[in-house]
Amino acid sequence: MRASTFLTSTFFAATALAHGNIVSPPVRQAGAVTQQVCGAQAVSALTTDITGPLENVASNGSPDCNIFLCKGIQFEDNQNNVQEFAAGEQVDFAAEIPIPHEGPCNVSVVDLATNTLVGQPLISFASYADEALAQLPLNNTQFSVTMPTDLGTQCQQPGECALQWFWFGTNAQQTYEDCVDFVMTA
Ligand SMILES: [Cu+2]
Repeated sequence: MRASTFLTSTFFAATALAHGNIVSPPVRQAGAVTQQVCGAQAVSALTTDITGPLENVASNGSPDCNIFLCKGIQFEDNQNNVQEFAAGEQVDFAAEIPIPHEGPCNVSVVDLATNTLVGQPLISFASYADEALAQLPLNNTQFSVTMPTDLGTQCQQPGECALQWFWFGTNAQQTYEDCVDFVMTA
């Protein structure tokens, strides 16, 4: 009896606190500047559950806080976290999806100043994280992208571009994002 009560409450805790996130490369983490821009409530939601959907993150309404761009997390909190990639380099991703929700997913280069995609997605799944499957395909949690070779002078300054993982759980109506800040080296 005691054991089953324990298991039940553990299960519910896990359900409430886990959906999915990128484990590597390192992704943006909310800090003091994000708190200034988006508010303490948003930062609390972002740090209490890094796997949670954007819909759980309440913005303070500031026009500078766009939850749907890198979760609202500001570059200034992540200046020491900028990755260096070369054109044509293969970048390996690891994701955790404790609570899958079927839907589309992609990883794209995002121009952070304009919140627009640069080129085509580097990888894209029409159906990702399908909870109806007994086991998720390995490439849902371990996949690679190849850095574009046609960026020209784009993405050479820190804070200019990020690799953004985007996943939308269609039935759950939940959006997931993680951003990897990067510069192109050569
Ligand atoms: Cu979820």
